[in-house]
Amino acid sequence: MELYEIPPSGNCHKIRLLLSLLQIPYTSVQVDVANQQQKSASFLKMNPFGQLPVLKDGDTVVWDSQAILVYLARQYATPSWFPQDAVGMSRVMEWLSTAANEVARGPSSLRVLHKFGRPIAMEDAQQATASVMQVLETHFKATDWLAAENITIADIAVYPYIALAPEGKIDLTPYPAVCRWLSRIQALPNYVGMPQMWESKA
Ligand SMILES: N[C@@H](CCC(=O)N[C@@H](CS)C(=O)NCC(=O)O)C(=O)O
Repeated sequence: MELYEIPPSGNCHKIRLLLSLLQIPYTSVQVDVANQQQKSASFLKMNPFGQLPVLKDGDTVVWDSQAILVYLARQYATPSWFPQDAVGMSRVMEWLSTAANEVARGPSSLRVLHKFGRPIAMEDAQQATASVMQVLETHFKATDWLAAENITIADIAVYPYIALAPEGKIDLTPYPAVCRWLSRIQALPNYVGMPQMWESKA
């Protein structure tokens, strides 16, 4: 199995994290984004959007971090990671969509501005961040995990850009229930992190 990725990407981290938690061996293929390798003809055959991550498992190629989490969970994990009943599956999908929408437009976007200095839609990013952080805080005051009684791929999809929020100059202090959830993930066996991720000071 090959993961096409770049180190600073939270979307790529989602896949590294799930592969590690599931103890699935893989080869990391570092893509040369400085030279736009992700837009080359051969890469566009794998992902027509020319983005990372991409997973290649034998003859199967999957692009988009949420789709890759679904693939890995269905192919290699117990059903607890991605329930198969209608309600359980839709609960996970709610948060996979949140990862691709509010989290991407909010905390991920603010990190693009403050870490990489690229322009963003500032007002939208601030509004999306305030909204998603409040929703998460309310959620985690009541329950430990996002979509079920146990960890699922929903938690993995939302985790990186919340843990990386301080790089986007988002203070996580007002969100103690969210911080407890970050700590729960960081305490899992075979957890792997990324530089600059939030860490408990306790
Ligand atoms: N929805 C996609 C977004 C992927 C994405 O934005 N990837 C970034 C890295 S985090 C990328 O490939 N950037 C380089 C480019 O767009 O050319 C996913 O979740 O995988």
